[in-house]
Amino acid sequence: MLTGVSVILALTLGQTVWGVEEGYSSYKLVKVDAASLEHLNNIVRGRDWVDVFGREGSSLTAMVPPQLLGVLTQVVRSHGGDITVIHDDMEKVAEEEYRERMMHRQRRATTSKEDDLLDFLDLDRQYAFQNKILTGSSKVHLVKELIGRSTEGRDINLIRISADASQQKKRTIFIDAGIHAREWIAPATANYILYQLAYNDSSASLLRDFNWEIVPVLNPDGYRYSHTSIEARFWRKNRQVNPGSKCIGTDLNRNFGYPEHMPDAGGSRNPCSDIYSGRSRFSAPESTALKDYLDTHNDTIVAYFSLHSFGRYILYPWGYNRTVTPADAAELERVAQAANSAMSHHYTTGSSAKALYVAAGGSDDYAKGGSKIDFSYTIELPPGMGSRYNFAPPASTITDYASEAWNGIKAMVGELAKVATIATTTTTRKPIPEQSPYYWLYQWLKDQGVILGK
Ligand code: 0X9
Ligand code: ZN
Repeated sequence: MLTGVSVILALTLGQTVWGVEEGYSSYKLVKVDAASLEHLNNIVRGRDWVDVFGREGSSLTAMVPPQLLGVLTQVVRSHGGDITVIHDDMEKVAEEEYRERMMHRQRRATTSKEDDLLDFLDLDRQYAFQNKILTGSSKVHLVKELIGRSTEGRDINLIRISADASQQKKRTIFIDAGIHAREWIAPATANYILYQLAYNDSSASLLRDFNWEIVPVLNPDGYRYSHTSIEARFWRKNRQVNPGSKCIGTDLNRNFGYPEHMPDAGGSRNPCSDIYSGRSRFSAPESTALKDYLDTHNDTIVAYFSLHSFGRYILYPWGYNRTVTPADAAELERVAQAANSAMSHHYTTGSSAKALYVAAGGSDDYAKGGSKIDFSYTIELPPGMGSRYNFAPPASTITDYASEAWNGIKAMVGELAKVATIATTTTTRKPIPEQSPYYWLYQWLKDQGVILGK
């Protein structure tokens, strides 16, 4: 997940110098199989030019600049691992995807909301889709709310779906998508879910039990940018300018400060990195918008789902550290397992630090640790790890991928209907300031469930 769109390399006196260039001409997609997790971590550590697309156990898929394939090969071999080139030219992959999308679009000239569900929508079409959902003749109550503005001033919209207008204070399921720009299947799946809730009569029981709040694109600037050209297709971050650097963007999923801003745990301090954690916790307006919303609605939100891709994972906290486990980890796992009983493909379940990798600053950790939403999940949608499609599956796969994930989420929500309750009493306690020597102890006791309350 590292240097994304833009790494030009000059090797001067054996030192790698970074600059900025658009495009992925001859960039390689490689699979690295390391001898152990520790070897894998050592292979990527400090190599910000390795743009990790996905990981599984001691293997990973990554995009690397052509000039550095030799270096990476040497490093991997010196660690006793194997490296295979999956794609020789990632720009061609983006081109192919673009061609496929255009053909798909030609076959479907109309733009009804049903047709929109079959495509990866650019941002303008995405906003238009949200309005079509709102203005269509739905039997349910639909409201659009602006939860904040992006770095470049674009709307971050939330759609609230409830059985009728009177259902204000009710258990709520919150879903976001598009924290990462290039993961196009995530907003497409959020759209599918929106549509099913608003227009499919069989969703009535889901709306009887819960209100639903959906933010289909949390990172509109990055999402828009990833649609602007083939060169920008694999953009991950937001589009915030980094003072003093030529490189743009913060990785929003490293910017949520829980338990605090920890760029060294699976993030980077280098603004050119695709996992740049930002100047400080919540330095990005997009992560702040989500934080503020969750913090002020945690009296009703009982579950938080963040849609990402790829790899087919259902992950829950903690991501920031492998050695801490939430007191209710078994319950989080049980609910995640319910999804697997409703889907034909298996999703790997587990705490994100253990099932995937350690990465601090994720929205899921904040939702649970900061906003105190008990059930917090990141879902890595298809394709599965190792697929040549990675972030760019053909549009023809959207319905299958989205409907399967929706079946999984519905099964999890079925479990939540039995156990999730709105807090009737809230213990408010003056938080211990972060500078205090007791802060870490305090956080740890809260994570362990010893200290309760929001
Ligand atoms: O690395 C991420 O941000 C997520 N994977 S992705 O490939 N979509 O980028 C996983 C985030 C899991 N949660 C935490 N680490 N908190
Ligand atoms: Zn992601």
